[in-house]
Amino acid sequence: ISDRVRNKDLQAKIVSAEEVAAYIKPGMSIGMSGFTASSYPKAIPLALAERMKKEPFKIDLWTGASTGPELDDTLAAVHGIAKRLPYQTDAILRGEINNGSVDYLDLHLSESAQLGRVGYLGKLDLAIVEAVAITEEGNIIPSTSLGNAASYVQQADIVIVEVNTTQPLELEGMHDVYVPLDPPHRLPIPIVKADDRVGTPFIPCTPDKIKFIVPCDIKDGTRNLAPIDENSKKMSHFTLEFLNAEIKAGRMPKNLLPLQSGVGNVANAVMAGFVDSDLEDLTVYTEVIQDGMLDLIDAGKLNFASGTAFSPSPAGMERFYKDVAKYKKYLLLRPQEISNSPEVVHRLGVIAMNTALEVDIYGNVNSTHVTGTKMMNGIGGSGDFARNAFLTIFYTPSIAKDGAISSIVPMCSHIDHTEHDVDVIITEQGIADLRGLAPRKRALEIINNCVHPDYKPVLLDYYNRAVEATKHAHTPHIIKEALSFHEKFIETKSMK
Ligand code: 0RQ
Repeated sequence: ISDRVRNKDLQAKIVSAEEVAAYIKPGMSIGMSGFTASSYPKAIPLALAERMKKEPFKIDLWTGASTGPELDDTLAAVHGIAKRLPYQTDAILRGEINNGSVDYLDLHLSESAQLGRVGYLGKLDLAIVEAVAITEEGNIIPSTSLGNAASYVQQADIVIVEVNTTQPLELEGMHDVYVPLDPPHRLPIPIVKADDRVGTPFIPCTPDKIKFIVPCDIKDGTRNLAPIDENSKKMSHFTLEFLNAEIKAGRMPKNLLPLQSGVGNVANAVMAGFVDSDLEDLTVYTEVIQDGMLDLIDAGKLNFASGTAFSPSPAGMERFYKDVAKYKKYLLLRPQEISNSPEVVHRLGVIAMNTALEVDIYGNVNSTHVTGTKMMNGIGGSGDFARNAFLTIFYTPSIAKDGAISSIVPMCSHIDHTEHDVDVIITEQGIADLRGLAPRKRALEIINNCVHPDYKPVLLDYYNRAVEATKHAHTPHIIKEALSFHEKFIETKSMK
């Protein structure tokens, strides 16, 4: 890796992952790079897990968001995590969170770096970040994501760099690193267009701060996307119908406003719908850049995409690596504090498109808690975008688990996004446009357009009785019955 560690003195700090694993002390708080299965340290956590198997201990783990199997999965499997923040999607870790073994801080992704810097999360002992290279000055060239890496490097006294030789050097120049000052010194973030560059193309660091450098040749653990199903295709179709009507009504320009799209199968299907549409000159201001963005570039429909992580499928990664020079012109990675910045999202007028676990008849959204108690993944960036976007759309198939669950319920069992943040709900049944509607009208719009036929009569009956019982109150509910769908599911494994 000597061509990637450009400072001769720093080359003397190259050690094995096992040496770093031995250096880590039980109870340390460690901030790692990584956002989705992109750009997370791999060799060091694998070596750390080996040590933990022989000598059980735990660390607190801070990242950007979810990570790949060599980090969350491996450390959770050896019970090596005491506290975890700010987002995760790993099945083993989810189990540890829901059986009381791991304290999980489910944070807005835009806020997590600041919470760390100002000290609410305690002292950060170490920063461990993946890089494609380290410059002569000690600056770190990140790889496929930025996440919170720049802030963790700034905050920790000791930095360890995992130089990943599978990541192409051409990634250099794809990043724009801007870490805001904290209040009361904060200035406006000077981004007015998705492609504005306002920072440095590297994570600022100095040679003396870098304690160890570890070579790594393990690729990002990206995952395949599921084939697009019929329901997702319908939701994608409804989205285009809705946005085209907005253009026709003069509420949006012909090339729309910058798009934000969540992760997962529905989000992927929605982006695929844009590829087949007549829309052109699109821009994206989002968190995660997936295969759909490459498709848009290839179709000549995308002007620019800004995000914090490049997170394609393995095939998408191959496509990108084959022609980095071409795709680089269209893509930029920023710290998640900036990709998800409420200030910038609001200024650009982003169209936010995220997926819900469940929504209620008034438009409140639960993105995180199954039956109000078990953590699924976390709020991620959905709240950063939902609250501040120009237009906020939430998607959910109308039913889950083969119809045993109605995704639309009388009252959400947990609320991440309140009715005040939600403009539009789309299911495979149709579109509920909630803008300008008071709660009682919102309920009828959702029940009539989005609910599965199996559950429509019972939800309509609940609503009508709630209106009667409360004598037409502002938001009618029968409190004793409001969570009856969930209660029934817990008792009988079905809401029917
Ligand atoms: O489980 O596959 O075992 O059947 O939840 O559901 O429909 O495949 O949807 O993969 O898009 O995930 C909200 C979890 C949706 C995700 C959530 C079950 C369902 C299935 C997954 P099975 P789908 P998705 C920016 C945006 C929060 C973070 C966010 C998420 C599984 O989108 O984590 O938005 N969002 N970030 O069967 C019980 C219900 C259910 C249910 C579905 N009501 N009750 N289980 N399921 N509805 C990106 C980042 O922040 C990085």
